[in-house]
Amino acid sequence: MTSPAWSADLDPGAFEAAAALLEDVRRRGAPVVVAAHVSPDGDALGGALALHLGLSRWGLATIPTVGEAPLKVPAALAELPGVEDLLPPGALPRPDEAGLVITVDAAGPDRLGRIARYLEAGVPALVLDHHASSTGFGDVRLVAPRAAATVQIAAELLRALKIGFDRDIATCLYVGLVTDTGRFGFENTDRSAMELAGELLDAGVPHAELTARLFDTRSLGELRLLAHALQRLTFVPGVALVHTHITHAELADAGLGLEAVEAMIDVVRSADVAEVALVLKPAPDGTWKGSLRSRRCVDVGAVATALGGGGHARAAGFDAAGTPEEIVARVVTLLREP
Ligand SMILES: [Mn+2]
Repeated sequence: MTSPAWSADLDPGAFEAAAALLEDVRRRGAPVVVAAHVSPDGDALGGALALHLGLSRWGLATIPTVGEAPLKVPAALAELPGVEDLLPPGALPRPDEAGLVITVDAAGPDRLGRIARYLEAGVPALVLDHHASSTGFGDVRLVAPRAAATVQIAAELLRALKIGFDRDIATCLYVGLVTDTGRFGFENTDRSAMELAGELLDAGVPHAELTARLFDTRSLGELRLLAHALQRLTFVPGVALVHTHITHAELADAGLGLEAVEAMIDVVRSADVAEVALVLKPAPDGTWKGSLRSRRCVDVGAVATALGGGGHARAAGFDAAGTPEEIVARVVTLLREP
């Protein structure tokens, strides 16, 4: 297989540098913390678990984690291979005991929650990511903005170490690939994504079952929250924005966590008039988490960055305080800027 187009984003020799770092920690036998970003999605968790499964077979003492307590895995990802090995941040080795931290799909330390303290303590960090907004942290960086998913980079790293894809590793990689490419429908889907998918299917990935679980399964509570959101759907014609929100009370009454409103943006952005879609989700601390999507020309990553968040041109997010009306007004102002 030829090297994928996105690999030109990496420093020459980046995989060799990563391999040397991993060789060194294997020789020392020190534990390796593999961290998905907080509120993990399929790419972050699938990538972290694929690396955990592969690197532990290669002889590393890897511990997969997410830097938040309690550690909550979205229902759609709860059956991923290796998920039973996840440890909450409080159960991990201390920074002075850890040999390496591997971060997966996190654009900056602020996306790592309680794992950021390993970086502050000077634990060597290997960074796998595909966000153009990456802050440049870490010692060895495998950061390729043109990769459709971080799992593509994880797959190449495993390949560089000659670690084969068994069914479990392939399943974790496939979940990241199919979610971050929107079932191979987003613009970021290219030949390398399709070729990796083919290779993973050859390894026995149960793709139809995974797709049904990831995209076509919702709890009744989620559907009722969606009904609330659709009731108050609003269109701002001047900037082709369709937006809505779920209140803190509605989420609390449903007895559900934030992950129950994660996929809502995919319904909202399907509005035919929407160039930009925005969903404001109730954060546990009383503030809001904004999800932004754009259809073809608006760079919502820039909008999110201006609001203190980040992301990609077509999909981004930010945190904000205030009323939904105030936050929408800020987004509209940014969208009006030339
Ligand atoms: Mn990703």
